[in-house]
Amino acid sequence: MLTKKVEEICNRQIEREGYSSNLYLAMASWAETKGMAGIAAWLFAQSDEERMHTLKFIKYVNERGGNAVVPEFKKPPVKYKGIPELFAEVLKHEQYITASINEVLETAVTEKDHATTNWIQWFVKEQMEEENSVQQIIDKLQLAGQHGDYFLDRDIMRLRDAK
Ligand code: OFO
Repeated sequence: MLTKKVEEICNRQIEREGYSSNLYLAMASWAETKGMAGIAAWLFAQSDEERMHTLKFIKYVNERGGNAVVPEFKKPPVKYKGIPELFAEVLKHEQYITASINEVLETAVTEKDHATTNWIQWFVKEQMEEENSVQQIIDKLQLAGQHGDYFLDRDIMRLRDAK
């Protein structure tokens, strides 16, 4: 059985994972309208992953005797300045999610909830990988420079296909 504090922080994370999914969906849609099919595909897939994270939290809270709550989500931005700005935003968001996952872990430890302490490790690892893959794209962007967007788009499409 989850303690109130662990249940609350997991519900907070449900909102954050759900918002992440919507944020990447909005970014994907924007990239698609700009003709960036590869970047859009990467972002659509990322959005699906975040939805999977949301579901993982919902199921976990319910399985542990808590009540998972599906909250209202704020509307993500509709427009983005450009591709480098968009990926800088993705990285910033993932760093924020990492800090948030760490808070879930810290709460589980304080509450002596060993099951949650163990379960949340999957997300700790996942965040490390996600930050790393976004950083790789940012590095490629810097290499390609502004005029390389077309080739970068194809390259990112391949990265996604290889996953
Ligand atoms: Fe990348 O965020 Fe979910 O955990």
